[in-house]
Amino acid sequence: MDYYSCDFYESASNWGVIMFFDDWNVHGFDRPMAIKFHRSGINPLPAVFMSSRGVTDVHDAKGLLSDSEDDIFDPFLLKDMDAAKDRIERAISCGERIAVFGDYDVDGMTASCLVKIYLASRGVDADIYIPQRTDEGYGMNRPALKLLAERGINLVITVDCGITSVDEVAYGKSLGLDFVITDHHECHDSIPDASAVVDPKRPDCAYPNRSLAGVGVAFKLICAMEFDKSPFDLLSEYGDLVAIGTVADVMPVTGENRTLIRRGLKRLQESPRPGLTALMAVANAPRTSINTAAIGFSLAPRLNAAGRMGCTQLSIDILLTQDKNEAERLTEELAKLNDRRRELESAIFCEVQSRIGDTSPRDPIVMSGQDWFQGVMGIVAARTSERWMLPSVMIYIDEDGIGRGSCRSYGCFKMYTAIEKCSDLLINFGGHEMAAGITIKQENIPDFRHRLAKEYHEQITSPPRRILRVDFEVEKPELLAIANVEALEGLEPFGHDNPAPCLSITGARIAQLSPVGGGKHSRLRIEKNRTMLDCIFFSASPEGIGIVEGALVDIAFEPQINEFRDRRSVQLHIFDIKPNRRK
Ligand SMILES: [Mn+2]
Repeated sequence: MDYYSCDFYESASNWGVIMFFDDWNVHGFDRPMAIKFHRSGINPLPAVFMSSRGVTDVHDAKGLLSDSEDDIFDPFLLKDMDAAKDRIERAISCGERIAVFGDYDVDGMTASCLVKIYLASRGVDADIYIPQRTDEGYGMNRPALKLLAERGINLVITVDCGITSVDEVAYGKSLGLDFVITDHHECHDSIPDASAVVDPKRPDCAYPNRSLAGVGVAFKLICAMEFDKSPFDLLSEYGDLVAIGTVADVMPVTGENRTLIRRGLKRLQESPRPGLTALMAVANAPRTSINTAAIGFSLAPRLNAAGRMGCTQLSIDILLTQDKNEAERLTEELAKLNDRRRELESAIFCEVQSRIGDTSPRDPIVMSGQDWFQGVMGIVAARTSERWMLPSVMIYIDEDGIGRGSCRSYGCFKMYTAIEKCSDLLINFGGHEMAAGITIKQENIPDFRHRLAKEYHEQITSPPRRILRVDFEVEKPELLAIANVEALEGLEPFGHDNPAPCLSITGARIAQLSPVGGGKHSRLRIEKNRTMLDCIFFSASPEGIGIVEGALVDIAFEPQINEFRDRRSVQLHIFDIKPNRRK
């Protein structure tokens, strides 16, 4: 694959400065365990890697190198799944009108489409209702339910929302609507009085995987409806949507989720829907090697852009269309929206940069703007936090002087706890420790900034450092032979809670260092023990790295297979490089 034109590395590099790390935390590996795995027939590189990640059982190790339907749990272990199935079957056989109530993020959109496509296979033409991000906000609301009732809907199936909509469900029932709730968010004290409430986070739910995405719960509903079909057959039908939603919602890529994603990627590689084929083409994400990184950095942000710009329907249409030409037309439209989203985002980020200037701020960054765009506040806050290693709050002020802010934490700062302590200054707030949202009167922003700074310095006493977690040091470079690196790929997919391998080599000599991609990236050849290794360092120019040919270095990297003009070779994708410590 041609890395240099690949959109997701492009977007990673757009995040600015080279991310050198203050220190590495090298985990190491369990030599006797690695030998045991190797003797049982496992290739040495995955054997060492799995021992480093804490796998202690040969059976588990072999399980990670393949997948099995045993990884997929019985859908009826989810509390209320039987009631959900019965209610939907009744609706289908009585010809009731069904609406799917979803969410404007990628998890919510893929879940909505998954249920709609399934119902279509049963001969039912269901409506999809997605609230507008800006006017309506997340979850069910009364005007939307009134509209659905007026349209003649009988049954509302929620996906990725609904678990806290106790009042809305009561209201909807008074209009004659019936509800099947499927969600994956935390429950409040009471749950809605619906025909069925399916949520792995229900305290009385015994389902073994609490980390299903909204689309994961929706998929389990389909598994329950089609109980006589094998889960893998259903994944070869719907897995692409499950994989995209689960990765986009940053769910752990472990256990059942990992198998869902693994099978879903296969569906995406082998026979993608027309809209996803077009989307991968526009995003320059090569279909045959599509992975969780490409979904997370490239496909999901594009699908999300529609919701941010107030055109969720566009992404829904892309996921649903069965026509190649229409798919291409829609993804081009989405590409334009995405460009517009990027422009808005960079313009605001540039403004933030220039307001901060050259001095490094010490307090959380709290900024507001009247001409800012609400839909991109969250991304700007995330970029700001990452760039200055500080929590940040980016606030859009509307014409009535009401500010809507996106808050992002950094390091171990507990954002939600801090905001809660400032609640007297806020109209409303919600979220969790890493990311939250606030509504605030414009005149209260200076006090809020001051109080948040106080909370920050009470919680965080030493400046945060960037620590790179390294799995283990490769002592013999021969371990990175192509057959071994190919075998390591058997452990994919990686992702949240199951990061891609990060290995290190110390005391290697830089034999060659040259710019690629117009000087934005660097290509290196390093040599150790007379073995030569090719490396690529994205978003780092040779000058930026500050190390010259001939130098002895330590590198941290992910080993990858590079395919170029039918030639396959090992390439180390560098995360960090330092002068060798043990000279
Ligand atoms: Mn979700």
